[in-house]
Amino acid sequence: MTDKTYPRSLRHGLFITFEGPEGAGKTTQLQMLRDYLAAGGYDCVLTREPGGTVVAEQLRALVKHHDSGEIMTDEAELLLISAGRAQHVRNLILPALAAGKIVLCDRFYDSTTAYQGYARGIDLDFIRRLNSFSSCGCVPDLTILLDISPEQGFDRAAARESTINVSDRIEAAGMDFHRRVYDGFQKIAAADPQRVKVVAASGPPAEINQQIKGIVEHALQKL
Ligand code: Z5A
Repeated sequence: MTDKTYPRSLRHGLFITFEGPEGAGKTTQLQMLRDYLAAGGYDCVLTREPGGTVVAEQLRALVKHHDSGEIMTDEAELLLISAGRAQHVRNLILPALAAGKIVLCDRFYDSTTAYQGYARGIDLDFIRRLNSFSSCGCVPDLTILLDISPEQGFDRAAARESTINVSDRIEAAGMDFHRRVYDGFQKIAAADPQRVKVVAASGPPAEINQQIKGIVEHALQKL
């Protein structure tokens, strides 16, 4: 990255989302990209879904760790995640984009399509309309899909989580569920190749980061 001017402000901001199976390396790569862009003078906001605002983080905790004994229905899970997105988009993402910032988001509505749609089996057309409603029609400019098998992603996440010991409903859904998630992401990428860029994620972090930087630089040049 050359020609540094501080701070760099983009006229309409840039909205980049990262997607992929559990343990794909999204958080790792998002932090590396944020550091790279910040070093180039860009004003970046790093956020995540579910979550991103106070209310949305409370809903995230309910979705991920609810353990009262009452079964959470798939429909309630979808609506809680969508409610969090309604807060997150309106209170954080859209204002940041309007201020010319680069918003880097760990998961967004493609995860809803993959997890609640393809994997849980909720009607995909309903999910498409709900995604549009909850996100206020806000579409990512670029989506990086980190491509790793569910098995390898799980091994990575398990190695990390052996030290954490907090139960997570969605992670615990079983390998068949996570294979449907994986297949769902592949279908999402195939249907929208302009927006969704697939990056192989089984190699070392620095190598993956190089590829991502190339894709993001290309997107920035087109602004
Ligand atoms: N969900 C949903 O169902 N519907 C929705 O609409 C949305 C989400 C938005 C969020 O969980 C859950 O919500 C998620 C989907 C659901 N559930 N599942 N499963 P989360 O935020 O807690 O977890 P996650 O999004 O699945 O991500 P993760 O497990 O935290 O993984 P990650 O961010 O992709 O990876 P990481 O943390 O960067 O790396 C994982 C480990 O691997 C870590 O120890 C790293 O040091 C290591 N790592 C990273 N990169 C590499 C490479 N390249 N090689 C080797 N090791 C690596």
